[in-house]
Amino acid sequence: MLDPKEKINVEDILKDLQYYEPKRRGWHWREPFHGDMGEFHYNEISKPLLKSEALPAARSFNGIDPQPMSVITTEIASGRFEDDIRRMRMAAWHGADHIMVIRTAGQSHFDGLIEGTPEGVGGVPITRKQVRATRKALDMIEEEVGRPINFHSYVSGVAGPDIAVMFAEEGVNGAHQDPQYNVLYRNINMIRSFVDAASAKKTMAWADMLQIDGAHNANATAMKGYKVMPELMVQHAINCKFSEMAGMKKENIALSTVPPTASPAPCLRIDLPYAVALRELFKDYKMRAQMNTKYIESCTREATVSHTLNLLISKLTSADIQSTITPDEGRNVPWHYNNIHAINTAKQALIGMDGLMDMVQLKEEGYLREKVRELKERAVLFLEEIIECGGYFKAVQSGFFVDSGEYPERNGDGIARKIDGGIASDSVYEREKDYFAPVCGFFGYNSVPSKYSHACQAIDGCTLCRHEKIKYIDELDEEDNVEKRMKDVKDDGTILPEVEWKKDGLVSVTLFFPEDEHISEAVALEAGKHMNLKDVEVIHKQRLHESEGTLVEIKGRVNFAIDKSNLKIPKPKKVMPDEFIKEFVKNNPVKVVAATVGEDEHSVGLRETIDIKHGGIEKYGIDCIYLGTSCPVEKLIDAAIETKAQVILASTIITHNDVHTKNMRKLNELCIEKGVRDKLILICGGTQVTDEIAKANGMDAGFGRGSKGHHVATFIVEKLQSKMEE
Ligand code: Z98
Repeated sequence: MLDPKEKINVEDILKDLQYYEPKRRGWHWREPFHGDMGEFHYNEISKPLLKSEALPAARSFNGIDPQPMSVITTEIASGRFEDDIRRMRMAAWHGADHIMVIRTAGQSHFDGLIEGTPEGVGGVPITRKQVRATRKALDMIEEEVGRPINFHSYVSGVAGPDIAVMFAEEGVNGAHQDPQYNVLYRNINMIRSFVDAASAKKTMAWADMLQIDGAHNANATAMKGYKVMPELMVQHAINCKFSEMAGMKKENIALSTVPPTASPAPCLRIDLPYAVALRELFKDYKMRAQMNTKYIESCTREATVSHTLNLLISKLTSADIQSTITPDEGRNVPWHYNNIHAINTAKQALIGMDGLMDMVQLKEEGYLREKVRELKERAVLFLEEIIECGGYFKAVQSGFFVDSGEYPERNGDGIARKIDGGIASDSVYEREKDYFAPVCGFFGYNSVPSKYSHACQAIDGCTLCRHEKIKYIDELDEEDNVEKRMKDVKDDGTILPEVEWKKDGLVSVTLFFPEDEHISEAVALEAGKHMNLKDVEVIHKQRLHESEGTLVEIKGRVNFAIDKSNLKIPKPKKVMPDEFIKEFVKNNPVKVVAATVGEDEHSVGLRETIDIKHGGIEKYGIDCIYLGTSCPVEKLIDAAIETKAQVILASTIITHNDVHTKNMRKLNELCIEKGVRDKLILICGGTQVTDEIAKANGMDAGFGRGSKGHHVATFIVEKLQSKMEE
């Protein structure tokens, strides 16, 4: 069992990997949870996690972390799987239970499996060792958070069937698989692609994997993403039906839907009818709602708003899986914290919209219904024309797909592929009459001799049935492998900031210059160098006004590492939950007298500590008597005695001639003289006051810079509790 106080040990995960078998197979959907969380009743939440990180605002709601019903995806793509694993653990704690591992650029052009753990670009090379280590880590992480995690990658390229078998063997729970993706975007011969797809799908069905299709890629590729809506539906239909025919259960087939536009387009008016039409046409299948990626630029704020609008569509149309694209997708390879931000955007928005459909209803007539009908009609006409022109292959050859016209309009700029062209053309052969493959999860004709009850009996079990039969290859490259990389960044007691890889030293800095764009960009690069950053790049630039100023964000690498052993780590200030303090004060009324003492006219700090508006101690029901500024110490004590207060709150800001410490000592001594020291809690605050200084001068506690009402209230309650126990 992982210990939340310890980092996940990747070296341990890599040990004895050759013997590791996945704990389970198949996809997992969240289980509904009926009950209250904190003070609230929710209509559509799932079983809570055993361990999690709640949203920041949960601080005001007793730390509750309700989990939406839809599975939440995060796409991880650092390029090094050993770093991905650490990010996955953070993601799981925030509420992701579908972890998609992006493949390194170009892997779908390989015609077989690759081995070892080479480094990738924009994703990781998918190999057995990488998959097995990741599944092993996820098996531990899912036990830690108390919810199964779906591990997901891609089945494409001419090695698709091989990848599918490896995924089934290693306990991968979901994959993208769509023969149209190979044809259109990878120029793989269409006959080969569909034959491979049938084989891959059959194996995926054996492993009970969830499949996501690739239709949304037409949205991302088309000149105008929103023109291809009818075609997207056609692509979904082709893959859904084909998958079923290859042996997949309907509930394991998910459509990759994406809202096709983003504002400033009136996106809801375009995206919602499309989403409704899809749900109606494909009601037997699952919906994976992808975020729009086509219109993502380098502004993370803008990306987050687009995602939130997409989430509204998901809520209005009940998406089963909510995918999240990181808000930095348009500026760099996703960074750790942006995966987490995206997961939180989904969790926050979906929980915020809990019960929405009990209050609003999509209209049964008018614009929405007309548009839904129109989209369906366009899609059906598209399908009919495919049949008319001689079938799917002929249609692809004629450039029907990814045309920038909204069907039936056609601009003649679609992606046309030749039926007998493309990669691996002429590589499909009919099986001989006595063809026999002694393996399970196998598609198509197989002449299993009658003496065997199942195909792999002939070889005493295939690798799907007997995991130990898998030939595990560790590494092939002595230089490019995980052990070597981990040695290079071994823990040596130093700490560096990181965003992608351990010790990458990358940081981003947000700058504003009162200059035009060109000057601002140039000055930002210079500023980065002056900050001693290396490899400085502008990652975002936004004009606030053409001559008044520009916002620029840069990234660069720091040239230092901080020694952990020399760090001075301040003790964290204790805070009790608000509700607990309120309850205590309700049962044990607390009175405080407060003043700025000596010849001191400062009042802001003390008033902020008291004032209800700014989170001061009044908000807990503490009765505060404020005597003002320049208050003599005697007067403060007398007032405390007179009003039967338990606490004196003295503020002292001025420090010349150590007047602040003198005031504290005087307060203590006078209380002793008057015989009330043991009855009163003495607290002193001020910008130069620390707990140590205050205690050394006779106070019970001191609160300096950064102290807030809840720190003071926590101390008062703690002190009163221990007095009550005495
Ligand atoms: C997504 N963010 O959908 P390579 N097969 C299909 C795909 O859609 C993709 C791949 C394979 C998006 C990711 N989709 C884009 C149907 C990719 C993977 O290059 O063949 O490995 O691509 O989640």
